[in-house]
Amino acid sequence: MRLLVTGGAGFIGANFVKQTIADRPGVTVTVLDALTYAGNRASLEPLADRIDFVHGDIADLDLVDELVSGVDAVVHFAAESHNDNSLAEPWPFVQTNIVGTYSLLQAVRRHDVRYHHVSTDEVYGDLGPGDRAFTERTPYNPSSPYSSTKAASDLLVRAWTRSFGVRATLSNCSNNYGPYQHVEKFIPRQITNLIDGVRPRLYGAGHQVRDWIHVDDHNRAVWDILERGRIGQTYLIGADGELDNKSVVRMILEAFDRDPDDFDHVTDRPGHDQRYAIDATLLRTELGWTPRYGDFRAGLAATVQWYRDNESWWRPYKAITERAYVAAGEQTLGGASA
Ligand code: NAD
Ligand code: TDX
Repeated sequence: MRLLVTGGAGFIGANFVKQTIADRPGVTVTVLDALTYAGNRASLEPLADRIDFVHGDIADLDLVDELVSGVDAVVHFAAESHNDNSLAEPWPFVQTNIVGTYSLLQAVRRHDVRYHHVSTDEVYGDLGPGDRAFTERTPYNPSSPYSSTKAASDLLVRAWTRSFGVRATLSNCSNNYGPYQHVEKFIPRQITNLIDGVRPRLYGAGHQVRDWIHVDDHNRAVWDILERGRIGQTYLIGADGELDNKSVVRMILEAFDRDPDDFDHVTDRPGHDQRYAIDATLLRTELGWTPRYGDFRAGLAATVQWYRDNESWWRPYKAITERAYVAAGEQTLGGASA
């Protein structure tokens, strides 16, 4: 199989390419990535002679058409992915997440190429504490410029499937953690803060709940769907990993042998979604997928160790990321008891 992977220099895409090269010798991989602030060539360095890398934009219709004409399938990870950035400047989210997906859909339509669309549980909005988890039938109700542009891209995929017969599947996954995640995101930000001797920074009271899944479990599900998923079907991906943010910060501090209350509360995110939770019954029953990383604390400890061992990978991005949080108005509200 000849595979085009968009966003392969980003967090989930790079882990997907690594897993694919390791497990599937019959697959040839071309990565298309614009190398935005979130893309890192170093993530693919160990695989440089095993893949083709194309530096380009998914919204470039001619380039995308040419690349798609030479493959059997596309797995689409490329996106603007950070909620905080979407609140500061929404335009790149509209351009990449919506126009970029349009460009890929037109190409797979023209060349009748199999397409898998990687999306997020955030398209469903948020849940209250006692609400049932999201399913494939939950109505869309996105809150942020990020999640609304991902929702728009999902709807384009559904329309191109129904109206033009595009052979597409979709997946909506919960929060991923693991190696190669940008230091702007919650878990790597706190880990690298602690390596630098800075206290973790919890938005607001930290009562928001996220449903954590290891990136390798997400990517194995993507392969299951690509190979055996029903055309036109959406699959939710999640590993029953619900935890509130405060508990996660405390676990990270414990992994550093630090007092679990040694963190700061900072300005909350506007419109902050309260809770996400995934019901992955369809994926488990129809495709037989099960997560391998059942123990979040163990997966987190391995992730902490990865950031300790790979400082050269994240160091160039740390100071600029923290400066952006300050420029966006983040302020310390006080210590753990505040
Ligand atoms: P990321 O921000 O780490 O990586 C995005 C990659 O896309 C980068 O390499 C970037 O250079 C590239 N890119 C951005 N704009 C591009 C463009 N116009 N053309 C080509 N490449 C471009 O993101 P991630 O966390 O790896 O997320 C990957 C996908 O998974 C996204 O679609 C995201 O919505 C989805 N997702 C992420 C999570 C999560 O927890 N991180 C959870 C569910 C779904
Ligand atoms: O410093 C922080 N402190 C903090 O308390 C940061 C960066 C975040 N948070 C909170 C906000 C969220 O409740 O932690 C939680 C996780 O934050 P993010 O890592 O920004 O993730 P989230 O907004 O939940 O979205 C992530 O999961 C779904 C990804 O970034 C999305 O791409 C994906 O679709």
